[in-house]
Amino acid sequence: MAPLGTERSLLYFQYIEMILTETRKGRYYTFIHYAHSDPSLYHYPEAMMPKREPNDIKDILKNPEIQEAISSTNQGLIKRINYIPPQCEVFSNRYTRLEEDPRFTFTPDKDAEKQLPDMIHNQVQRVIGVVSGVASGVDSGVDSPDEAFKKNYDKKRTIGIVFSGGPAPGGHNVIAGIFDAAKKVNPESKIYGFLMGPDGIIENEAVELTKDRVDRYRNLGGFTMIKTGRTKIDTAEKMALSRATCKELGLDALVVVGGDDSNTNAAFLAQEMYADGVQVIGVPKTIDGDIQVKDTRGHLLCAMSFGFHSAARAFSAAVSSLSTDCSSDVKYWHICKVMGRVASHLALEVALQTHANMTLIGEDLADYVDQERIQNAEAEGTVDYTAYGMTLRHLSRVVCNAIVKRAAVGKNYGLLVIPEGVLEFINEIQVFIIKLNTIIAEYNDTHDATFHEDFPYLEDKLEYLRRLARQSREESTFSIWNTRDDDLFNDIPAFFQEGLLMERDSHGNFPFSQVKTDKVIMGLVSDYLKILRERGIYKIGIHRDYYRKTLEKANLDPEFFGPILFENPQGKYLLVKPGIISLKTLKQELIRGEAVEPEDEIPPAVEKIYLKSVPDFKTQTHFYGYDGRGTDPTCFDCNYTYNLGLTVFSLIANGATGQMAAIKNLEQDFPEWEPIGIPIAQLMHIEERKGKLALVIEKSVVDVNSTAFRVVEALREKWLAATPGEDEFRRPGPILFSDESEESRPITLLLNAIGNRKPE
Ligand code: FBP
Repeated sequence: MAPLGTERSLLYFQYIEMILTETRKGRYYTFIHYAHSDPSLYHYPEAMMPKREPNDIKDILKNPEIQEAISSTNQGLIKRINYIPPQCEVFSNRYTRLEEDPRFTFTPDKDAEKQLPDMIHNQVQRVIGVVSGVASGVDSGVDSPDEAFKKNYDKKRTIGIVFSGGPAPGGHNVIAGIFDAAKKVNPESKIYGFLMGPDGIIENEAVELTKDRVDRYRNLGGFTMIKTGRTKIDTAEKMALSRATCKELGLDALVVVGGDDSNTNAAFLAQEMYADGVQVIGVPKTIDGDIQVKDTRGHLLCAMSFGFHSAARAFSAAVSSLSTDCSSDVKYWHICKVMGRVASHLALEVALQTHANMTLIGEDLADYVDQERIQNAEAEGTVDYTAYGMTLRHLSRVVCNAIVKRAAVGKNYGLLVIPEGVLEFINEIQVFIIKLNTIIAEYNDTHDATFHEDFPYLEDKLEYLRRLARQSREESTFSIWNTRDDDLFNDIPAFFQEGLLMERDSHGNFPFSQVKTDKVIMGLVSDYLKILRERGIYKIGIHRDYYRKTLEKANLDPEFFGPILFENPQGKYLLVKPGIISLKTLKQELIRGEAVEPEDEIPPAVEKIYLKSVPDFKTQTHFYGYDGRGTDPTCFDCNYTYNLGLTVFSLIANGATGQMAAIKNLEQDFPEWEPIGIPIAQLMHIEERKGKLALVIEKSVVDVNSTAFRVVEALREKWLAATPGEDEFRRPGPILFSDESEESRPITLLLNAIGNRKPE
């Protein structure tokens, strides 16, 4: 019989002790080795050996209740897969057509005009229902489609779909929408899914999507059905291969589901395959929420890319749980880095969903103006350009200030949200990123091997930079990297240097998700907190009742000791005087206040109060990114993406190309949603990528004048809750996939929509 209870524990401890002894003797690895090579040498105490019947587990696994418990499906999943998203009203028509909408205009970039001549004149197109007398039983004649239109619309089509870039919840529903619409119109149409992202187009790796396959993934997160990849189709060779694939498969249309860079690529593919008659349509995907489209006059055409709401909800659920934890055991600051590459949209939404104590918004830091510096410079008749934008040091001071304020009311814990791309908005770091982008790109262009192949280790990379700096000094010529850059760069910790020198992605983007942004900021924060503690500024406020009780219990008079110990003896939370920063200084203060004689000990109750006021700054860091990208879509994203899929088909069936499918009025209630096509070429501008200027779609960053941001800004102090009493945390709850349990759209969108309402 296997030993039970204490007997078993005793044997277990003996076993552990044996391993420790072996380890102490330096024989640990030998022991493991023997154990693998000769089981007889593996001294597992016999009584510890589990006694099992050999066939037990087979019978257990046959048990229907066990089978149900461990099945990979469950009721929630079945319900989710079976959910049928509502369709925008226009899709209830048998036919749709496109109508150019002249109300929306853009100012096209000169380079886009040159490089995308057949796409640049595209306009915003609205998807309109066409009343079919025959099909709908409505009076024929009114806008009734003619035979040629019907024939063209209904023809058998071959459509290829590719996911490009990071996953975003809802992608499967885009496929489902296209699949359902295409098959409804013509069951013989074929839909291909390119495998592993754009590589699937280049290498002609595609599968025909069947109903069965599509049905398995309805309303589910991830891009599991066909996978994704980050390759950019950016060379003549890759373009030619992609074109060949489209010809081989006989594609009528290619759908690129991706972020700003992938939609940029879609426009170039549309131009490339224009003469072949292959239409290319983009779909705005990215959890980052940085594809938001307004026309020149500020009309909102696409309020948000898909996946944003689901990821933000997933992050918020986790962050909210930490708010419960930290306000329960009151000992940690939870530092939550949330994804979003550059823009802080996700962090802003998490702030609105959770009311975290502090949320950094990159765009807000870049907007910061140091008035004091400006005034000082003005007084001296100069201009201080460093007064614009926040430095890393200043940012750490702002965070410290918040931590100190909360500690003063007894809350030496809290929740800080940091957007992963926040450093992009800190001038000094941005300068390094741009300079290093250029250096790496130049190196790659002029050498056979890449910068990262030639300099695999940090020390090699630093040596190369040092060489550049030396060269610039010796030759006294302009160089992008001078000795000042090198000195400043050598001042930052190695892990951060490594982060800044990381390989850029195929689109030339800096890999923010790989940089320990939180470590950079929190390193400075804890260093400065130490200084503040030594200066007696960072202290934990002691609740007045606790102080009184502790002293009275020791027969000491709280009224007498109060003014000696505290700077605010009448406050609710008592702050030990700044001058008291050790037991020694405490004793001096007690002597000065005639509470003790020099030869006396500090009364234990007083010592206890002092020690309680000394803060220990403890953090737990968390990264929310990949988990949110892989979450199942919210109801909002399920509905949004399915309708995007339907929109894509309408654009294809009506001959559009170089357009991005979108839903106008996404920020409004569902009945207001309007499917449209947005001309991608008109959204482009010139940007630095891989050290060169390139045409790309402009990323949208947080607008600091938006209602959503201004609400967060206005509630900053309230949510910091550096006041006696409870915190202001909000619990958004998990993604339950029901519109009753979730808000119907991101709070950011809701607030901005309210803010943009025209006065009645
Ligand atoms: P997309 O722009 O491709 O949608 O990806 C966004 C993102 O999730 C960012 O938030 C993050 O910085 C990045 O991808 C991470 O990339 P990787 O998958 O290469 O780690």
